Amino acid sequence: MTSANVLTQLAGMIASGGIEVVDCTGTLGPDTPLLKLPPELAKDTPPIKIHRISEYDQDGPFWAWNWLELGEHSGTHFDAPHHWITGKDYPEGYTDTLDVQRLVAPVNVLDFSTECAANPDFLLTIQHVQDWEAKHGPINAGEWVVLRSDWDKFAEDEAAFLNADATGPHTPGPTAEVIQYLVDKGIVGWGSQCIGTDAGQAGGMTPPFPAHNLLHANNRFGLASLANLSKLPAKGAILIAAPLKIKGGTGSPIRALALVPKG
Ligand code: 23J
Ligand code: MN
Repeated sequence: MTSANVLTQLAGMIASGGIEVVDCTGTLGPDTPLLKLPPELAKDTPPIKIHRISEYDQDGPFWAWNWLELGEHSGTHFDAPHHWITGKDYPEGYTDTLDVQRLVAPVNVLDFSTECAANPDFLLTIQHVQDWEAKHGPINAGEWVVLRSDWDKFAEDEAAFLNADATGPHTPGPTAEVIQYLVDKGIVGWGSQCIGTDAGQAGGMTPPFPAHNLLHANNRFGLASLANLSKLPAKGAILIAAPLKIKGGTGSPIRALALVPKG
């Protein structure tokens, strides 16, 4: 089959609903949960604001439009390699220079939602991934890997989503070893349904924030606050996760879309 035929067939399957487009994105607005860092360590990303320019009124009689005030790392979003100091020197590590060919790729959905519900500090290990691969098949180079925690069930409630107490945030994520294992396999990137790609307690790991550190050191991408992973199969879907082409950007909100075979 030629590539043109494949695309024609794909378009037909999308039009008929034989392939479903699943929205893996949370709503972006003033109530979207945002990362809180210890104030002595860092500045926070500012609140999201949607400002009205006009809505068929004296400021624009026939049209409605808004302007936005938001950090790059807000809501369902993309981490580019330049986001982290370990990835700072990649010329193609910015939102406007990255290779878009890598953004459309098969996605491995690692469902550990039961474990995450039982333990918000759940950490994914190499053993978990190898057990998953024995059941579902190997994770390959050029693919996305996402942790299904079903954390999007908390997305309407920032306190529940961040789940912080006096000891900091308690949300699931990867061990350093599992990120290195996946990087060595050649994945394009790693995604989480929590506020960032790392676990809540990742600031105390070695290295600190290992998903950020190791993914970006190796020119790989991160995805955060993904939604609706419960609608995806373990294997077989294609994820499209494209950041805005912000000049020198370190990340961007995305509309994450998955193509999912039905039936
Ligand atoms: C800056 C510092 C720490 C973290 C993050 C950003 C993110 O999670 C992010 O959005 O990239 S953990
Ligand atoms: Mn980010």
